[in-house]
Amino acid sequence: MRDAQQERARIRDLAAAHGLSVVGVTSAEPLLEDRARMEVSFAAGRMARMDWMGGERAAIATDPARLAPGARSVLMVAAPYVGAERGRWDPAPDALHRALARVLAGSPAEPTGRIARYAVGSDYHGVLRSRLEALAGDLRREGIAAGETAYVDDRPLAERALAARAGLGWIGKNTNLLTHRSQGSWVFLGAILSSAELPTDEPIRSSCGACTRCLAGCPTGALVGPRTIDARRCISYLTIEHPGPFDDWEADAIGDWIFGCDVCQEVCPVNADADDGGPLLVPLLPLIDWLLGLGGRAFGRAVAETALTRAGRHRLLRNALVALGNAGVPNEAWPLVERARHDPRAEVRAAAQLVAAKAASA
Ligand code: B12
Ligand code: SF4
Ligand code: SF4
Repeated sequence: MRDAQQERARIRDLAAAHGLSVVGVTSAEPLLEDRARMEVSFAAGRMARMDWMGGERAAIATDPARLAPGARSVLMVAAPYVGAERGRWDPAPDALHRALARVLAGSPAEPTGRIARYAVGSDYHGVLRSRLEALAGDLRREGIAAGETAYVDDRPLAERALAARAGLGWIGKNTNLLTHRSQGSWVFLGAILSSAELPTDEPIRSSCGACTRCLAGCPTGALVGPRTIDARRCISYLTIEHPGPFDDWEADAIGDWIFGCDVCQEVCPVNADADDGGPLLVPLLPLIDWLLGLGGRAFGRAVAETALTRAGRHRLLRNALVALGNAGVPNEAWPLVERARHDPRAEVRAAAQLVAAKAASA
């Protein structure tokens, strides 16, 4: 029989063997305050058109036993996604460079669009989940109960709130979980549920203090208060989740971001020491040319290993056209805009119209 100290050390060793060094455990007790906050946020419209965030989601996400009956503990991990640390758990940290190799080598190199850091490697949903499921297998072999399903972003589980309660970090005013490690908030979160009463970790006491850099730095005012986001204004939501055409405000808002947004983490002092290669800069004209020539399925195959699958060809093309309009369309790019006006997807045609209208009114 192992004591709590030994069990905690064993869990950490096994996680480290999978390249996961930021680990904590919390109980599966419901998170009643977070449930209420999530319900208020959805009811107030702050989850935009993410209808999947409504209904029973908050009740389920904040009560792990509703996902896995009998769950008594939650093992949370934070997996860094910037710098060399990503390679410890991601077998293809350059997956996006490889998928876009043709576009990245294309000409002209300017203007560029930005892709958020988290999307540069493998699609973390599958890769990190597989890592965690392999870890769960190791835990079971050691006699430590661990569910077969791991949770990484794509199931209803309040990952940030659980990670904070498991002592991995604190929830910053930008709503992200900030760790004390050099990777700061540049981490994915993942979970394994256990039917055992594992030794739990204490939440850490840190907070953002008087800092408000993210609230001031968000280019669209999406952080409407400390720890409160209005996704309708968030570039990450607009470029990845928002369906259909953009209105004028949304088109201006995305600036040069074409997938995700990192600004509220870039300005965060907690991230100052991270090994951070920055967002991926993608030349827009070669990207638009490539996307116009592809069908949705061919795009899906080309980026299958990456998180870009979430946006699909139509949203990425919409975003790239709008970013081109925001940068100012060079003369040689008008034939691309003209082709986009005849694209089969309505949001792409609408983006081309917006670009033309913006240029005409400039
Ligand atoms: C929906 C969603 C989004 C939405 C909404 C974001 C949001 N802040 O809620 C959009 C599309 C905008 C989004 C964007 C991003 N996302 Co996202 N997203 C999710 C998802 C699927 C659900 C989050 C959710 O439930 N939101 C609803 C809010 C209300 O609940 P909550 O976030 O759980 O909890 C909040 C409240 O409890 C509140 N809170 C806590 N205590 C207190 C106290 C007070 C007084 C108050 C007022 C509030 C408060 O703060 C918490 C944090 O927001 C999670 C995965 C998951 N299953 O949890 C990933 C997740 C949160 N996203 C993630 C990432 C990486 C991002 C982006 C960085 C991607 C990018 N670069 O573009 C951006 C960051 C934008 C931002 N500032 O949040 C990571 C975050 C990792 C981390 N370090 O925190 C997660 C955990 C995915 C993962 N498994 O790694 N995302
Ligand atoms: S991801 Fe970008 S738009 Fe969204 S809250 Fe952060 S800085 Fe604002
Ligand atoms: S920028 Fe400042 S206020 Fe915002 S999350 Fe980072 S430390 Fe907290």
